[in-house]
Formats: sequence, structure tokens, C-alpha cells
Amino acid sequence: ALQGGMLYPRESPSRQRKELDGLWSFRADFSHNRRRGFEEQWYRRPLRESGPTLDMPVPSSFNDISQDWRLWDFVGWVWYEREVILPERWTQDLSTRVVLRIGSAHAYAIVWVNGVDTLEHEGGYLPFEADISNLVQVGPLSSQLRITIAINNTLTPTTLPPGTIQYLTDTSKYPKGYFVQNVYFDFFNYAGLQRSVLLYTTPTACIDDITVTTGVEHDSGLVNYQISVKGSNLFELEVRLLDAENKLMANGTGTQGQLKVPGARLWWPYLMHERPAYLYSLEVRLTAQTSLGPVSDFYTLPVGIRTVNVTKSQFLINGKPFYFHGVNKHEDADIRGKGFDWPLLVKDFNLLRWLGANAFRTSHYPYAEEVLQMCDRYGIVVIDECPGVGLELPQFFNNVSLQNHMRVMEEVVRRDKNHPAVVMWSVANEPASHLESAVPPACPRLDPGRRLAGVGVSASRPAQWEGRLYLDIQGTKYPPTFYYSWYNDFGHLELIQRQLTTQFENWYKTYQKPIIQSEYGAEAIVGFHQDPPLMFTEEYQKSLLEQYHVVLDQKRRKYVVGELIWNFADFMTEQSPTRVLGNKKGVFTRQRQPKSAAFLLRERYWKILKIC
Ligand code: BDP
Repeated sequence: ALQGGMLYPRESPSRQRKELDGLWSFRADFSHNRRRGFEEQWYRRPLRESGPTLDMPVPSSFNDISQDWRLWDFVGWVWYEREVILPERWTQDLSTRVVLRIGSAHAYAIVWVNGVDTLEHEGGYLPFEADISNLVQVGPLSSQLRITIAINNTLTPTTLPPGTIQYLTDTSKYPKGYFVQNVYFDFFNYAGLQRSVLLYTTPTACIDDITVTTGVEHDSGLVNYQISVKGSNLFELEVRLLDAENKLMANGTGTQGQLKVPGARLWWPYLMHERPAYLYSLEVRLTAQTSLGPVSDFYTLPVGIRTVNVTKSQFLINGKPFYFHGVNKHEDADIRGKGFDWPLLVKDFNLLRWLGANAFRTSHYPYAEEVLQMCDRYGIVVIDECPGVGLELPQFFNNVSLQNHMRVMEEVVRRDKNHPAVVMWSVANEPASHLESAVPPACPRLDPGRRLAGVGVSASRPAQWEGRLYLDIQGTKYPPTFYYSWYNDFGHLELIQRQLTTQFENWYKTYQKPIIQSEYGAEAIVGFHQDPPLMFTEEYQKSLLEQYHVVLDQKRRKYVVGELIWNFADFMTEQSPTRVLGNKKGVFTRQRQPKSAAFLLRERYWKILKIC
């Protein structure tokens, strides 16, 4: 099990934060074995002293920033470094705890502070942190810090997502030692410090974690809380629940309890209610005794009161049938790659609203926490997916990778458990679930006793492993005819209705569980037109969607509970003869301009919203 909580670093009267975003020094280790940085101990001295460095913005993927093509698909260790000056209080006041938090570093990271090995983490797309108080509170000169982060983007059979390194040994074709990274997923393996790096403080005794689950009883909302504290055994906790106007609704004390809110306003998805996405604030106040005397810590958590249930044929939010109509996304844009970017994020949410989308899936990895915070505030329902993608080869299924998958899922749940917008965990995308060796992840263990909102797998084959018994929902893109009229029977739009109907009926007959069409779509290169429609034109993409929609409309009131288009926007992939500057299945371009299909979806989603 994981040690400690991973609360989002928020400012409060007892907590400060200092973002380390901006320019860092950067070097990719192009040495033959990629290990020169370790051999020469680049972390011991400022990076510029061991060789030339580049300016590298954080957050951003490093791949698209420079004009050096070798950096675009570089595989191995890259080095980031930056110096920071700390406020004096942080280094002098021994009742202050200083934490270094890295939003994500894909895929393996080692962190040094002033040359001291401080932190290691495996897995991109998730945060990790370390208490560095001991390193900064060591005397008068300690306010200057040097942070060095080495990141390795290599994917191996036991990483998540997995990959393989292939050595090409035919010397008539390849130089000695030549290798390539193979991946089995369809997006570019962007890497680097793609989310914020920051320092924050807490008192030495502090609120470590908060877990909130909510319920409804008659017309009262129930907020169950559980709080863990670190740094003291002698403490008191007070909790206050405030409404959006800061009015006190309920209060309690202690590490766990239940708050009752008569006449509670519920958290409703976008447009399902005249005041959707209603958020309360849970104010937690800790007073603790420490060896240095009493300290107080404050943390405020946004809370949405809502229930989620799954029946044989429905997905219920607050007891009402919910239909997911929305998109699959990627964290992906020009230049910054998978780097977090506020303008892009707000633009994307404006586009989601414009479409009338009420949901998305975080294909194929957990997105930045700020994304989920926006979903909480906008009422956009989220299927939260872990980086279990490209699980294709038998060698990817063994005990080590299973343990790793479990740990990653626990990290996802630990980070995202309190978001009202998150209603379902997705444990994998298209795993080779027909393989004997594909051991079922123990889904129920992930979310014990909490809102088991739902665990799903976006499957291309009905899951044959026992895992399906744990699944509340099946996503579907059933081959051999999945992506109908795209990867199979291409060009034959007239077959979609028949094939899709058969698929739905078979799946429902077998599993008796609600189904989400978790992906469907077609490639369209913006500006390509042809009528009658031909593949890769905007007309073909639109017509293909129209054919799907006929069947979705027939099944929608029965057991199909959602449709998520693949994809929200065009995105970058590895290079291949089947990808033209990336995957073009977006209904928006990579620059977020609409293709014809976006207007079709907009009309459809708004129509569905009116019927609901
Ligand atoms: C699906 C994958 C997705 C791909 C998509 C496609 O889940 O990652 O991008 O196919 O081929 O099977 O466009």
C-alpha cells in the first residue's frame, strides 16, 4: 500500500507554495550507453559546468521545443536543473516543513537537491513528492537550492504503459548499437517535466490526507470524511462544511465522521440541472502538539455531493439515468506536446461546452489535476483512465507488471478520489484480455468501501478474463470489425448499422451490463472534401458518425449508456505510413478549429440534452 496522501498543494493560512515553472537548464545524454550523466555525476555541480545546456521551458514536453531532430524521438536520460532561492522563513523556522512536488515526470525520474539523492519515482502522469526540510534547514547559506532531475522515457515490458527496446544488429543497415523504442499505443511518447514542479510548505504536523465520500438520504446530503495527520499523535481536528456563499452548513470534529446537510444542493452534470456542478468547501483545521510547541494547519477541499450507481442497464447519477455524450481526449498540442497549458485547457473546456458534451475519458493516462478541478467546476463527468494502454504482448503480463499496474491504479485513486466529476475508473485500454496470462487486476481492492463508482475497461474484445466479473461497465470497440467502415470494410458506410447492432446485442446478451461506446470515429484531414464521401474527407467522418448515431439512438434508452467520440482533437503519434502528421480522428484540428463533424456532434449533443 502507498505511504501517505497526495493532496493537491493548495495555499492556506498555514501553507505557501512556490512554483518552479519557467526556464530550466536541460541536456539530453546522447552518449552511447546514455549513462554519461551518472558516470560524471552531473548532479554534483551546476549542469552548465559539465557541458553545454539548452533552455527548456517547464511545464512542456522537450520533444518539439528544439530544432534538433535527434531530440524529437530521443530515448534515454535527459537532465533538468534549476536554482531556487527560498524565503528565509522556510529555511530558518524549524516548525515549517518544505516539500518538493513534481506534477509528473515521464517515465522514470531521479531527483537531487543540492546534489543529494532525494527522490525516485516510476511512472509518468502522476505526482510525487519529498519532504526536503532536512536539506534546506541546515544553516545560514541554505536559502539557495539546486534541483536536478534526471528523467528516462524508456518504456520496458514492466513499465506502464509498456514498450520494448529493439536492437537492430544488421550492420549493413544500422550503425553499431542502434536501437529503437517500440510502443503498442497510438500516441506520441512525449516526455519531460510536462506538469508543474513546485515547492510548498506545511507545518511539521499537518493534514496528510482527506478522503470524502458522499451520499443522499431523503433530502439531506451526507458528507463522510476521513482525515489522516502526520507529524503528531496529539492533535485535534475540526471540520466545517461551507456552501458556495460561505455559509456554515455543518461541522464536526475528529479523524472521521459524517456531516449532514439538510436540503443539500447536489453536484449535477452540465445542463442536467439549472445549477449544475455545485461545490461545497470542506475546511479542515488541525491543532497539534509537536516537540517545538503547538502548530495549526488548514486545508480546504472542494466537495460535490452526489451519488453514482450502476444497474443492469443504467448509469445513475443522483438516482437519475445519466447518458455520457462526449469525447475522448489527449493531452496534446503544438510545440508544448503534453505540457500543461492554461490557455489550452480553458479553450478545451469552452469547446466542450460549445459542443454540449457532458463527459470525457482521460484516454490513455490520468490528466493533470487542474483538468479534473475544471471538470468539478463545469460539471463535466470523467472516466479516469490509468496508463494501462498498449498491453498487447504476452511478455507484458507477469507478476512484476501486475504489481506495478496495481500500484499505479492506487496512485490514481489516491490522487483523484475526491473529485465529484470522476465517476468511473478505467483500468486499461484494449488489454489483450484473451490471453491466459492477462491476470485480472483486482479492481474492487482499488476503491474499498468507498463510492465504487464503477470500474471499466475500454475493451476491443469482450474481456475473457475473470476481470469482467468485477467490471461494472464495458466499453466497446469490438473487433475484428471495430472502428466499423474504417479499419475494416473501409469505405462501406452502409454496413455500420448492421454490424454495430449485432455487436451491441451480443455484448448485452453475454454480460447483462450497461455499455458505453467508448470510442468510434474516422480520420479526416481538415479541408479535404468529397461528395459522395470518401475516406479522409470531412464528409466521410461526418457520414460515419451519422451511421453510428442511428444505432446509438435505438439502443440509448435500453442499455447503451454513453457514446464518446474518438477523438476530441487531432493528436501526434509515432511516425508510420498510416499516420499523416499524427492521428486525424479529431473533430477539432490540433489547433482546436472545428471540422464539419464538430457541428454535427454539437447539434446532436444539444438535442440529447433537451430530451434528458
Ligand atoms: C483505438 C485506440 C486509440 C487509437 C485509435 C485509432 O484506443 O488509442 O488512437 O484506436 O486507431 O483502438 O485511431
